Amino acid sequence: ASIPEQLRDTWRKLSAAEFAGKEDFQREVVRHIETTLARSLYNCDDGAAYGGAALAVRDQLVIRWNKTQQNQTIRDQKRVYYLSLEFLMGRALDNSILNLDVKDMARDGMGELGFRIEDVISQEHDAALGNGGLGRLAACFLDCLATLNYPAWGYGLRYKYGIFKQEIVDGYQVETPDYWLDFNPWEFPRHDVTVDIMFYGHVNQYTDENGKVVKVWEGGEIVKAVAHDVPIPGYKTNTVNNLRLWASQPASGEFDFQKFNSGDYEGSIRDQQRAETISAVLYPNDNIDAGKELRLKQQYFWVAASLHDIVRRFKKTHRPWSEFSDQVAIQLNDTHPTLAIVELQRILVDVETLHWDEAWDIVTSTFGYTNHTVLPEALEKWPVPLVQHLLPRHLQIIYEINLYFLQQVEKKFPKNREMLRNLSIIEESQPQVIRMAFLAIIGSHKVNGVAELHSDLIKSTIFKDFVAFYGPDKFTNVTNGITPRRWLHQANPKLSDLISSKLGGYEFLKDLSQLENLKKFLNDKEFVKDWMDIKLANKVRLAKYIKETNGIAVNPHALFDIQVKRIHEYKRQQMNIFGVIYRYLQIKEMSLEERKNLVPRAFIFGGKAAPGYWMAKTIIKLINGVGDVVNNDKDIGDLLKVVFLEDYNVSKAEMIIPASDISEHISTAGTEASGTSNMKFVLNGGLIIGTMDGANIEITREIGEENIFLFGNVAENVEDLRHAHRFGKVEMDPKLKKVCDTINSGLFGDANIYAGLLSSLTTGCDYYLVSDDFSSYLTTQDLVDEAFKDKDGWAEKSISSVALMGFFSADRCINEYADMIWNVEPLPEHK
Ligand code: T68
Repeated sequence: ASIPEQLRDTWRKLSAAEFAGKEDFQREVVRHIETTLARSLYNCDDGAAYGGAALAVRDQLVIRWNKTQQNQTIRDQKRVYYLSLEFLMGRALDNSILNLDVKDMARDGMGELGFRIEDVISQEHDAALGNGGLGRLAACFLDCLATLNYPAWGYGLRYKYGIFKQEIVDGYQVETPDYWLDFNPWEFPRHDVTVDIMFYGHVNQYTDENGKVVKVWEGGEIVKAVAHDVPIPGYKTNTVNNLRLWASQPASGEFDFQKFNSGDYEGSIRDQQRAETISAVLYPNDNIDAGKELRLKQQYFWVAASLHDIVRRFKKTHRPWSEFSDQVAIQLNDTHPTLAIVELQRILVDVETLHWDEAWDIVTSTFGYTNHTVLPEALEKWPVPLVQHLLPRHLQIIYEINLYFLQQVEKKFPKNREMLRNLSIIEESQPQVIRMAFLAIIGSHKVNGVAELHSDLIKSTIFKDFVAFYGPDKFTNVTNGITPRRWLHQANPKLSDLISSKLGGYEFLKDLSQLENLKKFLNDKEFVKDWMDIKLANKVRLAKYIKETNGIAVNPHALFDIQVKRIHEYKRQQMNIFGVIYRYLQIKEMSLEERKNLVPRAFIFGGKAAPGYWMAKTIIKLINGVGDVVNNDKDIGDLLKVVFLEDYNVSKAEMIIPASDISEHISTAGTEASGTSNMKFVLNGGLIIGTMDGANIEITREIGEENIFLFGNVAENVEDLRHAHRFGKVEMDPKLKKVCDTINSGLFGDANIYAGLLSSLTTGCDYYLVSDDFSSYLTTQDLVDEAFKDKDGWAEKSISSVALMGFFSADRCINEYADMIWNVEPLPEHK
């Protein structure tokens, strides 16, 4: 539907233009407030100012977005599609302003209209369509893909409710729904871009005119997927990529008019709601597979809509199918989108009538699979009866994929029944289940882990037999990264400005390895002082926030020790709080003289527990229980504070992370695939205490052992230690015993509340090895105290660590994916 050639000049004269300066921007803000929002200068609060500013900035983005998409279509290069059930985007206005490089204009422009830009920005509701690291990684990747000018789209679900909001009531987590769409200027509903998605039904066989048997899936229930597009700007580039989120609606005709007309309004509304339920809520589990039918529906709905869209775009180019994987790379963010493999095979074979083998070649050269965990409870397995019921044709295809695959296995390892059993997509349990990770491996050309240790571990444990079958080359590592735009420039503008003043501009934000030049200034007294003053200012800001929200007065000069992440036993927040209790007991026993030597410390926690994860909720309760005692103990004063920050999310992370002196990344070795907040903290000049796990290992390699506080057992020993616990061969660490006794005394509230948590250490065989690591954890925390007393030494560690963090830019990471897995090139940006 394009405008006829002879009218285009008229059109072009009228085309929307980007604003040239502050006044243009202000005019647009006011216009949007007065017209789009129907408010006035007599009725304009921060919320309306946010609306006006967001809409004005959005216009700018949209102009570039349209041009980028046009440019990508014309150039017709290979594109990347990043399929993720989660995109934890956080706020968009601040990010857009920075990426468009119009910060000063926005600050001054809004200032003259009577608003502080910080207040305006903080009006925005976080887009929280994710749980934790996996979802935030997807968001960082989008930023980098656009910044590096890759032609790339994200595909996800448009949840009506993001991750729940957390309140703390009487020390317990209480969840409330996160309805975030009341005002969301960042999405564009595309009611003309829809896909009908089928569920249930049955498979019929026909014989076509050539005598070929054709299988047709029909008779199912139809739900409509409606595209909602979100512009994704790169930093200082004209490229604005697209994130397409699907919302479910009743298919036209499905909404039951008969029921409606015959007066059964409730019945017809029920049908409508059934359809809308699919994209209603994000499952709030991190690193656990709950296995719910609705979750499987979400997965298929999103995957089928996305593939239909991708195939439709490809078909417009009239290329032969053999060129599909020259034009399309699809990355699977964990196994959640694995059905895409089956769906593409179904489209090619059933709909496009390609031969099975030809189709399968196309499929496997298109997909790549990223694994994010080795935890057995997190590996997705769908019961065969459920898939049979919901997606009968897909089940047949999965069986067929498995059959051909096992034939190859039989060829390579003749008569090896154990190998067949170990490698089969179908696990012979009651009922049988489909191992989605196996399907993802078999249907992809590359499989990657997210940090070196993790990538090694998947090869030697859960996917060992696949390595034996395929050889090692199919498996690779791409160590995670973070976007320095959000996690340095946006979260810590003062530090970013200071760095830029030394490095001669903000180029380092596009080439983070330039941070190395900071080393030259290690002896520049003024620079070092500025550096530490910024840290202090960030701590003051956090202390103020804590005072406002928790009513706790934290001394900004205390050592800020922060652990913010999802609450999980494997992440061992329990070990942290046990350590706090031990410290408290020690201080209580000290003389006043001894106390003078102590470094005051504030332990700051934050993070959500999955609503059904009882143990994680108990840990939150204990942290708050300890806080109540310690913070109100007059005898302790500033020496020790314990804070639990409610509702940890991306925008709070942006405030919290720059304020750390030390942060904790203390998972049982071998359990945290990578971790990404570890990188964010170090990039902001905080040091870390951690185990030899995930990306901590590579952080150590980059910044040097002298700049990190490592402790605890290594992954290699974990199996043996667990074995020893199971056979009752381990005495609990005496210091930990003392802590347990104190909890049992009821000091932090009724001991019964904590009974399960404590018994996990004993009768539960201490699966996460808290006892084994406790003493070395405490010793290392003492080293942290000692190091903190040496202010110059600490500053030197802080600066030299930041200088060596270049490797952890997600730009490096995206370039690795592009080279090793996707085989895509950046596209020159449009004018
Ligand atoms: C995280 N995984 C890893 N999963 O735990 C973390 N799981 O080590 C890593 O740095 C990060 O991924 C990025 O690679 C998750 O965050 C989930 O959130 C999740 C969600 C649904 C189901 C299972």
